[in-house]
Amino acid sequence: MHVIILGAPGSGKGTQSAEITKRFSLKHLSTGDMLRAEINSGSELGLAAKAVMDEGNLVSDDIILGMVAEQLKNSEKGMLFDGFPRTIAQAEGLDKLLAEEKSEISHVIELDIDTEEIVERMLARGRDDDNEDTIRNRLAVFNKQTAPLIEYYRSQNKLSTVLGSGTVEEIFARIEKVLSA
Ligand code: B4P
Repeated sequence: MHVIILGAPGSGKGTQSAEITKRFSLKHLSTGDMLRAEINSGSELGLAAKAVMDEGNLVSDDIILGMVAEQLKNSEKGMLFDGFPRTIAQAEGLDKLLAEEKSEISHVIELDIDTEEIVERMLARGRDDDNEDTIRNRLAVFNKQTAPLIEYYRSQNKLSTVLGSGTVEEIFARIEKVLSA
């Protein structure tokens, strides 16, 4: 089983991923975490990615797909893709990578949550890219570049929309119901 968790920045993808991977024994692949690891290592890629992320923009599809392909090579487990894909080009690239393994995405969980609740959550988190201007840009980028994925996966009958507000436990119970069905 390969699962994607899709949602606006700060919608709780990373938070729910921790619960989902435990319950369903999936391998967690977070492109955000991978990019932050590159930044912390001081690599050239990390340096370039930091400038893009601090503005709230998306890192290039080629870089992201290259990082993901590398991870898929070494994995025999079902995957939970967190924060990836974020563009139609990334979704098509992922479909191709999985097809090479005679595999495909089984479920896409969309976390649906009100914009103002998102802004509040991210300001409280206070990561380097969590200031109000960057957050507003990340939301605009999401609406323009990532939201079209909702239709992409709905047309493949893979999309389930889950209410993303409430406690972490309440939201996870909704996701668990979908993935156990
Ligand atoms: P990501 O690391 O993917 O992070 P995110 O979208 O900001 O957050 P997430 O939805 O995981 O929210 P979280 O659980 O942390 O992206 C960061 C940046 O990396 C992007 O802007 C982009 O530049 C770059 N990037 C990453 N992937 C990319 C890709 N594929 N292509 C191009 N660029 C890419 O939750 C947020 C906060 O809310 C936390 O503080 C959490 O504790 C809190 N919270 C969670 N659930 C809650 C709840 N139920 N109630 C109250 N608070 C809650």
